[in-house]
Amino acid sequence: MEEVARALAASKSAVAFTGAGVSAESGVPTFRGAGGLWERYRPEELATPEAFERDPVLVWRWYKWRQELIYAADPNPAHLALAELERLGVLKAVITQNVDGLHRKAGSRRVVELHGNIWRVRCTSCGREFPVEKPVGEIPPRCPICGGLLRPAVVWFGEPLPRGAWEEALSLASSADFMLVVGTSGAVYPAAHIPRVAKRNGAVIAVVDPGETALDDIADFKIRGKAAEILPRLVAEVRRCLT
Ligand code: BJW
Ligand code: ZN
Repeated sequence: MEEVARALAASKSAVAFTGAGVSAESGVPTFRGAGGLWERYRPEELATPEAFERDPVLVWRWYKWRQELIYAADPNPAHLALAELERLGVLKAVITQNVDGLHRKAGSRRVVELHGNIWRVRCTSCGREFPVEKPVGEIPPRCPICGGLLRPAVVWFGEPLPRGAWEEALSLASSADFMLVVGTSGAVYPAAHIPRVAKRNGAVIAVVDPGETALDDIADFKIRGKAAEILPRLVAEVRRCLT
């Protein structure tokens, strides 16, 4: 922990890369592993454009349920710690695969959302995007302009990542000298390329996760534990290094 904090405090362009595990202690279930979302639902039945075409109501039921969970959730000490690192001038940005918006809610300012946001919807007919403030009411929701079917503005399997977010993430990763990887299985591509790009460009990689991940092979440091316990301790150590 002290060694990671020292490297982080000495870094010039550190970036965090986060996944579902960072929100686990806010009560938002992860996708894989024990208690993960995919245990009860098959991803190919829910998180694909084909599934939505086949049964938009089923897919929307799942997203409405998740919107309700997330609506009731607050950022946890892990989100707050990352926001604090940005305020301290230590962290440049958070690149996240999460769609829950909890990093911004915690006060992180530069957040790159690779898989979209559950609080936005997009019309499948006219393509317009709209923000939603609370869980959708009637499902499936309809476009207020053209009456078309609305979908969550998130990235499903087989879909490309939003170009702007992808390019920003690539550029941050290429110039990062430290990457803090938190709470991701590292199993989903192309997002999981991001820490690999950082590593290839010379960044020190620290992985925080209670389990094994597909990114452990590139980790210079691995801190095993829950994000909400580890990250506040890491911030305290970084503060000590800075004074
Ligand atoms: C804790 C904790 C605690 C628990 N504290 N930690 C290369 C190889 C093989 C396959 C592919 C490939 N390239 C592309 C593919 C196909 C596919 C893919 O990656 N498949 C793999 C699963 C094999 N990828 C795609 O289809 C992507 N698109 C694409 O490739 O497009 C190509 C294209 C180009 C041009 C035109 C057209 C197409 C898109 C992927 C989209 C993924 N979408 C989802 C759903 C988003 C919306 C929603 O939320 O509903 O994104 S799937 C799901 O997985 C979600 C997540 O963001 C993503 C990653 O999961 P994450 O965050 O890592 O969570 P978990 O659950 O996996 O892990 C949690 C971790 O937390 C664990 O390690 C725990 O131990 C840990 N943990 N408690 C800290 N308290
Ligand atoms: Zn429309």
